[in-house]
Amino acid sequence: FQQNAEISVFEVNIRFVGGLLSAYYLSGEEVFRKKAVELGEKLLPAFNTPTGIPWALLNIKSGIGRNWPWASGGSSILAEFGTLHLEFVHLSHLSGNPVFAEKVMNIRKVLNRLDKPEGLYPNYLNPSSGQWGQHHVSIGGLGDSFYEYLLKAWLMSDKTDEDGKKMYYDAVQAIETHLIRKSSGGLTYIAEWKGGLLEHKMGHLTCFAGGMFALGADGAPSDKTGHQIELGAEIARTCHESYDRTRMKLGPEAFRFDGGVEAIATRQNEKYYILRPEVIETYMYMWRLTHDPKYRQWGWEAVEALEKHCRVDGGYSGIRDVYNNHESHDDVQQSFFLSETLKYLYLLFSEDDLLPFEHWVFNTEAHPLPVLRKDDGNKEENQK
Ligand code: DMJ
Repeated sequence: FQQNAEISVFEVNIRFVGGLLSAYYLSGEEVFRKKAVELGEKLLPAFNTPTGIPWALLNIKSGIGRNWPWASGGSSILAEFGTLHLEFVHLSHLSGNPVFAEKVMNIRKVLNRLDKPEGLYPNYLNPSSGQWGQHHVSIGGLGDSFYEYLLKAWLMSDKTDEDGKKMYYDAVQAIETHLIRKSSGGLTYIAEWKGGLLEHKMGHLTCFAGGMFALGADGAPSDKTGHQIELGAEIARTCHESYDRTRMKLGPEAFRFDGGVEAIATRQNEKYYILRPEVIETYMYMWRLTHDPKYRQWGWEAVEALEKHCRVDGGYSGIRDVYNNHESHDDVQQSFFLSETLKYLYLLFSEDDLLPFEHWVFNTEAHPLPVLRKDDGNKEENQK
């Protein structure tokens, strides 16, 4: 933690803080609690901006932060500063220090004060001016886990975080109105929005939203519960099609619904698969919430494809073109393959009482965190 190195605040939070917190809750070993809090403290200087919206990058020795040079006018990224909430609430809970929770509650406050175009959240927010950057909206890359954490913050609070709940369902309403479309072949997809214009493209990352909609069905306004499950099922079907329409039965990084194609990647630089979990994640949620056997079948198809095309001597590798007859391996096993892809597959074929949803939420890297009960302090209850 003393290295003179620049790190991504988001990645360190979801992978390392989240991983340490889970390790603590699952093992009860004090060392994990201590290291999670120490690492959380190292991230705090990232919040030293005029608005308290954190920098994307931080030198953990000097505490100097900055943003990605490519991000619209010096902006911070919605999916990065919006994906700290679950871990930071737990850090306050475990350390007794309110500072972590205060930092993420302030992010909410800044967002709530801002006007949102058509009720949508742009991917870019300038931490100095507190104004939106480019009006690009995505439920995939740059936006995705912000929405996920609104819902999960409410679930993790034992359904007491009314603010998180309202922000989530309001956002879903705007997404449904402005981003969700049906192709002529009957596939429901989530498009990207650029200043009011739709790009009819869906990223592999966006496929997590099927599971999110289904997980959120319970708390949706009463006339919308069935509809949210149905929406989750439709997104799952579309994402399964994106796998099924490839040679290797593994999905591309992004697929399009224009120029006469549906659920197919048309650009060479969108045809790769890097062992991402989102489609399997959605199968797992849909299975737990509906018990429709097709989700296990689809999961098994993915297992077979992974074994056939990604298995290599040293582990598993990404693939450069899923439409090709022959595998060209990229020689990388991303860490989310173990923490998410394989974990969600394991859960898909396990009983529902393994890490049950009433007691656990998964952070965006699939590290389980316990629901914090209203009556608090009741660790036995939290760790069931
Ligand atoms: C993971 O790091 C997380 O799921 C994140 O929210 C999005 N992308 C990767 C996996 O694809």
